[in-house]
Amino acid sequence: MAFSVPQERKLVTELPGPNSLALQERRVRSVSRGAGTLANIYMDHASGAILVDVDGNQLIDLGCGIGVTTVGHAHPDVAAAVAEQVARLTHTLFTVTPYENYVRVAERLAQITPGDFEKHSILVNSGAEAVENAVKIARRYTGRRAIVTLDHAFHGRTNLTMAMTYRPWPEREGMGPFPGEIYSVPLSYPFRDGLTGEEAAARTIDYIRTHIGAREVAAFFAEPILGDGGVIVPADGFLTAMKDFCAENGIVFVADEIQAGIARTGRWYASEHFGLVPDLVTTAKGLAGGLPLAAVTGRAEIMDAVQPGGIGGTFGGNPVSTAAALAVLEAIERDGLLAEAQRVERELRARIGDWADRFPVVGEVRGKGAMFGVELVQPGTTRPNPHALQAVLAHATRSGVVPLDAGSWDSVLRIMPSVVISEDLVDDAAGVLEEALATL
Ligand code: PLZ
Repeated sequence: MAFSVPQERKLVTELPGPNSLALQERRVRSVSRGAGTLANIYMDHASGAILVDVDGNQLIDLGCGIGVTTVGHAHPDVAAAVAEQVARLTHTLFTVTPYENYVRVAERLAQITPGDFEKHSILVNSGAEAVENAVKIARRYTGRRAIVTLDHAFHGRTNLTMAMTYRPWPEREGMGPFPGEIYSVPLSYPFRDGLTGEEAAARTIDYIRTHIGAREVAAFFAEPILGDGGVIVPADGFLTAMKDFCAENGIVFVADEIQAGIARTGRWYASEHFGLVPDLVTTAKGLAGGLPLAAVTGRAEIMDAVQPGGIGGTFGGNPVSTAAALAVLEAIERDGLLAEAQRVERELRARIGDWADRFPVVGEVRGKGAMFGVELVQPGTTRPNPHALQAVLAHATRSGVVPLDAGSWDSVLRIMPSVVISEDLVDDAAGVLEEALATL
């Protein structure tokens, strides 16, 4: 891939620089403070794994706008596909008069999602909208109402998906009432529970049986690797045991792959790491390289349980976003980006894999592909250390490195770079993060 910006960190002002500070002044007078920001550094353009701010500073992007620009910022194929499509056909609404891009994306999703059976898709605008539609489809198919989610899950910010999202602050507080029939159940969190996958699944199943009733449940939702919840990788065997339980009890298993899917973890979908074949899969973020697009894909008989007209929306799967998605999927295949994500994993492991031994505030480093979490703790304990995370984030963003926060206790440093990030940038960014960890 050709980059329009040299792939290096370069600071020409303090961060935030004067132009960012000026924009920040305007922003507080015009933008709701509800839209909080991680760092008040305003971006002008970007390429590959480098962000360029309005003062000309070059920053290393370790977050991809929360896992979106997996194939790299301003991927030339995506930019070209978007420009061509927007000039040719911008909008018709698929459910009024359809077009081929929508069908092609559905065909591609059927190929890349796990499972060897007939699959159908619907396309929508955002992750939350995909999750909402998966709920509607599962309820329609099963005729049941209860929806089960995992502790520490993030499924979105609409009213229904807020109810499916774990932590109250800052996502939910004061914003109810929320819909009923949503139940949060224990997950597999090896760092905190020390359970095998089978033990954790037995606990979860018991919880469902005793609190909800298996025959009441329409759908069980799981992020195969929890993202916002703290990059939690479940113990092997947990997800497949839950899938077996769902199959035995007529429950639709929905893998929310919105953050972990589309090459992020070195596979098309994170489910593959665990041998998991979900009934339905939600996809978003990385799918269209930065344009809004999301999907629900799954077993044809479940997806087709909905009456024509039962699901839809004005902008879902619009011609431009679908053109971008086709370019992204093509680039992943042609440029071997699943292997690139595996390369990033090797480089990250080599560089940061021993942090728990080297820094007392690091409890665990975990992840797959280009999706890593560093859980920060009070030294010598497993108690969360949100102050350490704030210190690391402050130092990183001042130094031109943009990682993400995560975790229900705001104590997990999340590292999710583009899979085209170079080894030199991984090394440089890790060095900056180490400077902060060394002072704690
Ligand atoms: N499911 C697994 O990770 C979005 C949210 C950012 P939308 N996660 C980042 C924020 O501050 O709101 C997410 C996710 C998983 C669903 C969603 C929701 O996706 O596209 O943000 O609606």
